[in-house]
Amino acid sequence: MSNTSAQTQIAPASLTRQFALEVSVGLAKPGQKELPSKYLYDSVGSALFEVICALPEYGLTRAEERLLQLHAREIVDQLPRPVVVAELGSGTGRKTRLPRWQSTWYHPIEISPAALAVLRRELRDINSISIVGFEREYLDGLREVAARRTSAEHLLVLFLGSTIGNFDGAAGSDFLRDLRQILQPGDSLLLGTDMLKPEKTLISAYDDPIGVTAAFNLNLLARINRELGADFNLQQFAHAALFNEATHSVEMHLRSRTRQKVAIPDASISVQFEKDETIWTESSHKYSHDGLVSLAHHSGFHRQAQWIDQSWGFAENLWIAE
Ligand code: AVI
Repeated sequence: MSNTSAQTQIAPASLTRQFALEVSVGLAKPGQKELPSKYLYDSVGSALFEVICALPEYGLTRAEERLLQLHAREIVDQLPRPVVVAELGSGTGRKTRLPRWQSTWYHPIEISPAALAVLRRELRDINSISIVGFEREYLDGLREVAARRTSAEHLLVLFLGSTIGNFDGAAGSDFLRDLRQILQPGDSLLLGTDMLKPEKTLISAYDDPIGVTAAFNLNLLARINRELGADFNLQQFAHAALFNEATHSVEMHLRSRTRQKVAIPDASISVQFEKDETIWTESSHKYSHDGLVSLAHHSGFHRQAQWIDQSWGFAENLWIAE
């Protein structure tokens, strides 16, 4: 039986109001202006991200795909049965390739209704698994899954693609600690993490020569034009990627090519940019072995196993809730 239900929590009008609020707060910040990276993923941004994943310079997605192809069976064999699988940010389900997990229940948790609809269509022919999707923020969705599972069922949470790396600073470990609180001791987390690698490799992954990542980043300003009536002139902003040694993160910025003023009527602001001033749009943390040890420890997990793709430098981590 394939049974997918999606529930919408916030109406589109309030989503737009929330977007306007976060844009006005981020662009009014003294010092470094910023915009939340979650807004990179409207339908145009999500399509561009799919293209990024296929770029030869961006090896992350293919590395994880290789790891899951080779080791999913071995990973799942380490877990008690029956297994209930919840995937945070499932997207269209492409990362998971569901049958690998040999579970009876699969709960994709995904804020994008369009992605959930594709997933539902693509997986409808798998009869051995019941699919109940949640159109929710990650932890809200996971709370729903935890409330439904029986005491005999083991919960495996998939958080793949190094999405954890897009949480800024301490937010990643705070998020994992909150996630841990929803689990029972002994439940598992499979966490995909992109590892530290030479700066040159990282920069070409986030500033590719044909400009897909630049378009992905600039689309955020185009989205503000479309949804909030702003007058950003996209020709007057340039994509930039830099490696921050102190935080072990690749940062994406949008650099103003000139001194200019931009009006954003639906956020009730206008914003002054100096020449070469930037808007910080995303951080992508790159992990070291020691960093992962301390992340697991601080968030209440025991490190059970790790699989590494050496050719790109990506790790799949199986952690058990303590
Ligand atoms: C989704 N996330 C893990 C990607 C990353 O690598 O941080 C987003 C991305 N940004 C630019 N390229 C890819």
